[in-house]
Amino acid sequence: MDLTIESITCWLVDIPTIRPHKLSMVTMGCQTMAIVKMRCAGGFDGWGEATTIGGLSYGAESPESIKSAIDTYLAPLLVGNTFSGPQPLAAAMQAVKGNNFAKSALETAFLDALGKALKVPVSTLLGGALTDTLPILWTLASGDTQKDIAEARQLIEEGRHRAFKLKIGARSVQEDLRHVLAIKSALGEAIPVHVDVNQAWDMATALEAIPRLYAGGITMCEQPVDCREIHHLTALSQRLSATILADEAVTDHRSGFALINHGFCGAFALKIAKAGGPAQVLKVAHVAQSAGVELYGGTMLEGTIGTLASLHAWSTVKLSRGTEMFGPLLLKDDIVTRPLEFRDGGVRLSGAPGLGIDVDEDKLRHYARNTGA
Ligand code: MUC
Ligand code: MG
Repeated sequence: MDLTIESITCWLVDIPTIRPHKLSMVTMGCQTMAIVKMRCAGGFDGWGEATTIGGLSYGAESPESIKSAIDTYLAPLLVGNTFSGPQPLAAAMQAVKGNNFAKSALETAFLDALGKALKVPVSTLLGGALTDTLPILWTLASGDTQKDIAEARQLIEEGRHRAFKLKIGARSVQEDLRHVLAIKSALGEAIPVHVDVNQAWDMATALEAIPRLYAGGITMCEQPVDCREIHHLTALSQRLSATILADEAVTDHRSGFALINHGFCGAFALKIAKAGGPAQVLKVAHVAQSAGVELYGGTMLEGTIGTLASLHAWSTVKLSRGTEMFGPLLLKDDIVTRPLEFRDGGVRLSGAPGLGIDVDEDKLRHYARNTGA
């Protein structure tokens, strides 16, 4: 099959969120998606997406740097070439150091085009789906305890979600504990709730707060300390009863291996963007599985394209800690013609070729920044 890459176009697409989304490091009112269209010979178009959170608040790549890395360095490496699968594509992209978020958008677009050409879903290209249905939790992050409780109750009643994550770390520990424990006690034992601190605490604070959260029924705590402090993250995972979920600290399979080698015994939040794409993230999953480390399907608050790319990858591995692929629901609008249906606490993959999406290109252009693309 001649799947020569003929052109790559990247847009920055800004879509407002349905409410302010408050994290320890930033409050989001809008999400910026770097959307990639990869045109391949034979008329096959692949779509990819990379998002981050709050510009440079989450990691070292911003939407603008993602677009610049793609337009200036990665697209010229790929256009005119033919790749038999995601691994040779990734090998070619190794000529550019780092920039995994940008590479993830390109790997996604390539897999979408390849899937369409071969008439198989992306999950088949990644090894085959073990399931077509994945559980999806929702993040409560309005910043207001009563609003969060009301939001959770409504979503439980609608049957949309049965588990929640809370973003904390921006306020004092006392305030955070009051907020989290009030929500957990209002929702009851049957509804799992975990917290994400996004690196905001030091070791002493983590040692004080996590056992108190655990006593109140919060059994998992995500990235409590700085991602560079892998000795602290490891010690917390070994000493505390709560599961420590590594997010910012585990990017690709090498950082995953380093953390495990250090003695980390919590769980990993996988994200396609951190690893460099839906095929690359499975290397992290396999390293973790070999070491008995549990897995969680994480989001960079992607729109539908990035969310589906992640779901295809997650469907091929056992995620004992569930997933949080709710990104499209946080956005006021969507650029695909048939949005995902979130119900019964999860989402179903359709089995359509590629990612299984059609992009509304008028809408894409409506929301795209005028960057000359
Ligand atoms: C993060 O750090 O996990 C995932 C869900 C959410 O609300 O924020 C993201 C980022
Ligand atoms: Mg996180």
